[in-house]
Amino acid sequence: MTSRFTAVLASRRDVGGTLLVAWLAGVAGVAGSFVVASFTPSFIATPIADGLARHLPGAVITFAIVVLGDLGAKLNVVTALVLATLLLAGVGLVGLAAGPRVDVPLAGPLIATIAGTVVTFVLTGAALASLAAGAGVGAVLTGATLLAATTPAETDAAERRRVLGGAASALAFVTGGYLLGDYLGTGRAPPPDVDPTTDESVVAAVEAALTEADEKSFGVAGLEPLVSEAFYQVDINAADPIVDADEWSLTVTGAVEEETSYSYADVRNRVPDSRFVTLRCVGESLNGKKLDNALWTGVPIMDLVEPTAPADECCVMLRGADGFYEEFPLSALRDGFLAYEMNGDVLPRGHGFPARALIPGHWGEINVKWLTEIEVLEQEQDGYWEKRGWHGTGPVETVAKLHAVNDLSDGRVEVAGHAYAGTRGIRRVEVSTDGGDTWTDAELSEPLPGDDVWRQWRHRYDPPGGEHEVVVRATDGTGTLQPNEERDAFPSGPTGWVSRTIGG
Ligand SMILES: Nc1nc2c(c(=O)[nH]1)N[C@H]1C(S)=C(S)[C@@H](COP(=O)(O)O)O[C@H]1N2
Ligand SMILES: [Mo]
Repeated sequence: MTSRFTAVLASRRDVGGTLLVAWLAGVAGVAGSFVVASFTPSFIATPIADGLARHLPGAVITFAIVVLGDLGAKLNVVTALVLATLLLAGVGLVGLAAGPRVDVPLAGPLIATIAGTVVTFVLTGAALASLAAGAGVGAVLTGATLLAATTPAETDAAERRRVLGGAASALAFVTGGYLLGDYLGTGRAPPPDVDPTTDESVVAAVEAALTEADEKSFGVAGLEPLVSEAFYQVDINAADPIVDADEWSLTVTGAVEEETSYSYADVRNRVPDSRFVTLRCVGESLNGKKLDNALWTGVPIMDLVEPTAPADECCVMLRGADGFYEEFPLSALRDGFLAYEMNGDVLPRGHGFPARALIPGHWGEINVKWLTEIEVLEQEQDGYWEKRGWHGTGPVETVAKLHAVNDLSDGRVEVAGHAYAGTRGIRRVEVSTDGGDTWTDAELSEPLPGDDVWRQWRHRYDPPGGEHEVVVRATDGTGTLQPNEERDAFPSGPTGWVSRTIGG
């Protein structure tokens, strides 16, 4: 009775110990992958996170975007990390189970190393980072096997040593890997290996435009200047896609007389132009911060499309190297721009290097990044987000944001923000400090050149004693007042007037 009881206990501990070693192997494998790949597409968790984002039901994704916001994206990455660890832990288990059956020293760790490498390679296609993942799994199994082997029989003591050995080698592998990665300088996504244009007239124009934006910006504490310092980033990727400029091309396909491809050099050899364009994400909250402005350098997109003699068809589908695609009327493409620089620097990977589309006045989602294909369509089709229930291909809604509230030294209160109405432009911003009963015109920043640029607004007032509600609303260039009706971001962008309770 007693002996059977201890046997059960021992075998339980055995199972527990085995699972613990396997889990540690999974952790070390993921860490190994991270040391070499960092947060790039070569990291084992990246394709898993991408797979989740692309294949989870639209309703789940929409909930993550609208309710969880940036937390949703983080949750996705954490889930992917756990799944990657479980996957490599499974590989570790296979090694632990297979090892004793093969009469070769360290057969288990060897099997696990190979299997871990192969599994990771299948997911990421990155050889070195996959080997590091396999090595992490193998290292933990090796440590566990070696330390347990010093105690002859499978006793409790042996099991304890096995777990201890696993933990010690996991720690050693992760620390050693980190130090080595730091020394070798791996663990960083390489920045694009090209230089911005040196054409003197372009460089001078960019500098002049950035200076103009700087001079026209209100210096309000807590408010982004007219050229954003931190431009928001939204895409379906857990890590920025790494696209090689030499291998990249942009092809115009579909209902055209002649399909045409452009290399990076083809695009860069054209006479460039620079323009301010503001972007806003349809999935942001009413007073959210997914609204930003930059100075972009590139070429008019139709200069690349016209030579293909596109049929005068209804629409186009833009496709990116990440598998993202959006469809919209061909007419909207007519004013479109293909940008390869942002604020005088090469387009950052996160914003679409080598090149991205900018479609004036429309929600951010059709401004396809890592653009590889423009397909002229004869019939309408759903884009990536429209397949998931969104309607984000149309013109933006008018909005005035309230992002800064400052107490001035003279006792007044300063409120400020940005206003944006796409190509309609901003004519006026009004502020109420009594919950909407009375309205005063806010001061507007001088307009920047361009057809699709935001403006800043600012208002200073003597605060009434105590709590009061500040409301702000914009009027667009056609004289239409920002809609007061409150609507959520899903499916076609948020509307309503931003209000905030101040004081008290
Ligand atoms: N290839 C690709 N392009 C894309 C996306 C994407 O997921 N993949 N996201 C779109 C969305 S929803 C928005 S709001 C804008 C954001 O551009 P930004 O990240 O440069 O701010 O890019 C658009 N272009
Ligand atoms: Mo977006």
